[in-house]
Amino acid sequence: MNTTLKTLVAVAATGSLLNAAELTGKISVKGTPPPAKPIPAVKADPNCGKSRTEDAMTRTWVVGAANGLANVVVYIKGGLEGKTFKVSEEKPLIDQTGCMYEPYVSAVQTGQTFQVRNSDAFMHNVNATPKINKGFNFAQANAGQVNEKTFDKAELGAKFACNVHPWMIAYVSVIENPFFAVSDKDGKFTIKGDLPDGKYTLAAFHQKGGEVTTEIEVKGGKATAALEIEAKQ
Ligand SMILES: [Cu+2]
Repeated sequence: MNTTLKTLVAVAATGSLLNAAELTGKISVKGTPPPAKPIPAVKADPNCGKSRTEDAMTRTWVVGAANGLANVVVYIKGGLEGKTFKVSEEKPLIDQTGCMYEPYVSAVQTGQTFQVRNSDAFMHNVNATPKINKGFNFAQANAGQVNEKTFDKAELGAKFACNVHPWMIAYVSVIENPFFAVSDKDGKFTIKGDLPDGKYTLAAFHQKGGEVTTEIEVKGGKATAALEIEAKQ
């Protein structure tokens, strides 16, 4: 093996080790949250109603199989103090489609570029009112328009709203490290990345239910966690 090839092999091996950690788990809801409610204004709107045969539903509490709770931001909250991480070049998308924000809940890293798109053939405006970061408000008049933004500071649940369609709401959390995920429809989550073995505090944040934490230990690149968030009216 020549020197160049040896170096390439060494780099490839290191790369795979660096991406070894995988944290998995489930977020459950404790108690009975209020059920989702229809939002009749969406179907009734002359523009928004065109693409819709059924009512849009509220997404405050989305509960799936075995009390699994969706739309929970799960992230490493403690154990990484003083460390800095490369910002992902991936650009998460917050889409406006059928007069709803998709996804309803998302997360980005501090300094990570994300995209906001209008997929509808009429105007929306994007009014972001974070409490710690700098807000913005711009119109997207046409289908396909994309604007790119970043937030510099950690913040949970920054609110996005469209003032043309008052039910259009989304929440974006900004996490200081790349180790985060949003729970799926059954409350499951997977966080992958270059996380060294060790002890960490894992947090789960729900827009209405608040935040809970647990201590985890990553061993051999693996850890699992189960957290419960209490239902609130
Ligand atoms: Cu709108």
